Order: sequence, then C-alpha cells, then structure tokens
Amino acid sequence: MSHLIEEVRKQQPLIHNITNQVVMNFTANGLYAVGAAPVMAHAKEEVEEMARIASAVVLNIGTLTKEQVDAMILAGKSANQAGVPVVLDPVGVGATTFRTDSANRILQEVKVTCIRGNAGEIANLAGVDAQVRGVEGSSDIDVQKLAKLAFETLQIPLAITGEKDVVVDQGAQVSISNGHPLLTKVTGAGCLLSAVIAAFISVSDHVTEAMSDAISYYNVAAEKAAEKHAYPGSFQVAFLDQLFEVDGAAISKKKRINRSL
Ligand code: ATP
Ligand code: TZP
Ligand code: MG
Ligand code: MG
Repeated sequence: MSHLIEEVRKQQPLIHNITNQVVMNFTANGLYAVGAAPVMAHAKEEVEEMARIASAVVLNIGTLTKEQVDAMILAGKSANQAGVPVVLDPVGVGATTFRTDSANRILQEVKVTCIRGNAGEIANLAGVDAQVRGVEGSSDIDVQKLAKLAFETLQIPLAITGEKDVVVDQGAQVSISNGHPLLTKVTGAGCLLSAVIAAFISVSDHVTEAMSDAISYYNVAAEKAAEKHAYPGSFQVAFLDQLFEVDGAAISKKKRINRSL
C-alpha cells in the first residue's frame, strides 16, 4: 500500500495558513518540499473565500492579535461550512491569558478537525496545570496520560509532540518515537509539522492515521537530515531536502510506532 506522502505529492493540496510571523517563510518552503501548495492569507476581507477553496486550513496563534483571532474564526467557520478540515496549533497556550482565552474562543466557535501542540500547550488547553515558557512547554509531563485526559476533555483528535509523540482519539492511542533533538533548535519545527498534518489529513478519510503518518514521515526526514548535518543551520536546509526526498519505503524502514488502546 502506498504511503500518504505519495498521495500528497500527487494531489498537491492547497493549505491555507493563518500563522505566525516567525514561521511563515519556513512553513511555505516546507509545504512546497512536502509536495503541497501553501498560501498565507490573513485579512478578514478574504479569509472566508480562501478557506472555502483550500484543501485544509491551519490556525496558528503564535503571534496573535485580536484582529487575527477574529479572522481565524471567520476562516474556520467558512471551512466548516465547505467541509474543509481545520488544524489548530495552540502556540504558547498557558503562557499568557490572551493566548489561552483566544484558543478557547476558537474551539468554541470553530469545529476543529485536530490539534497539534507540545505537552504544555495541550495540558493548558485541557485545563491541566503545566508550565509554558514563551512558546516552549515543560518536559516532565506523562504524555500518554495527558493525551488520554486531553482527548476526554476536548473530544478532538490531537497530537502531543516532543521527544516522543502521541496521537490520540476515541479508543486509540499511537506513540511515535522518531525525530531528532535538532528539531528543537529550528524555529517553526512544530508549526510546520501542524501544516504538514493539514496536508496529510486533506488527502485521507482517517484523521488520526493521517496525523501519525505525517509525524512518522516528518521525523524520519529529520533523522535522515541529522545523519548528514549536526548543526542547526545546515540541518534546517538538509531537513527541507529530506522532506522532498523521503518516500514510503524509507518511512517503513525507519518508523517506530506503538499502538495501544
Ligand atoms: P516547542 O516550542 O516546545 O519546541 P513545538 O511546537 O516546536 O514545541 P515540538 O514538540 O518541538 O513542537 O515538535 C516539533 C517536532 O520536533 C516534532 O516532529 C517532534 O517529534 C520533534 N521533536 C521535538 N523534540 C524532540 C526530541 N527531543 N527528539 C526528537 N524529536 C523531537
Ligand atoms: N514566538 C512566537 S511564535 C514562534 C516564536 C518563537 C514560533 C514557534 O514555533 P514552534 O514551531 O512552536 O517552535
Ligand atoms: Mg520546537
Ligand atoms: Mg509550537
């Protein structure tokens, strides 16, 4: 059976990103390397139209303003009406009240297809006390327990990423242990992953399978890039190259996945 990455490359889904100012260029280049078509459109005057014609929409609150959150809600509602999947990246939730309130507002008004965040962000979204410093979460959380609890609270398929990644939905939990610490030295490694997840879910009928396939693919690409380069700058470039190069066979060979109830 062919891997979903081959389907993304065939269909070249249009991914509408309302994302932060730090990662816009990296996200666009990353999506091109994956084989998707990126578009960044933030103005409230156009987001509904763009979301409607997109294959998936990414809402990322990394450098949020009140106006941008309003635009995200317009885009999300329009995507919902058109049956377009919506991915939420709750960057920095828990660090400030504005971020937490804005993410909760989005979740109240938009039917979000899935969420991807680090453990601290997901914990805060689910009402569990955890430390978030800026955009980085704390690492001393039991992610499998958190994933179960967060799904019970939010009732939305979600991925918690970090050294190990966990994808959870009703009755299923997948744990993925690929990746490389150099990803933590590249800003936007999480944000781009959320956009890649959007590309994968747009070409699949199974949200959590698409999420875990996207994470395996992404983290195998990171491992292959780290085999060639040990410093963040050259790693970042090599990583984009590997997102372009890695295929289903390479993923099957390297992926480390554990499924549990
Ligand atoms: P943070 O701001 O806390 O760094 P983030 O939003 O950037 O969070 P991460 O959790 O860092 O997102 O995940 C981004 C990617 O990096 C994922 O593919 C994840 O699996 C990978 N990753 C993060 N930390 C590690 C690590 N220590 N070892 C291997 N892979 C990692
Ligand atoms: N500050 C606000 S958004 C942002 C920073 C550094 C980028 C966060 O990217 P990621 O993918 O969460 O590391
Ligand atoms: Mg990171
Ligand atoms: Mg992040």
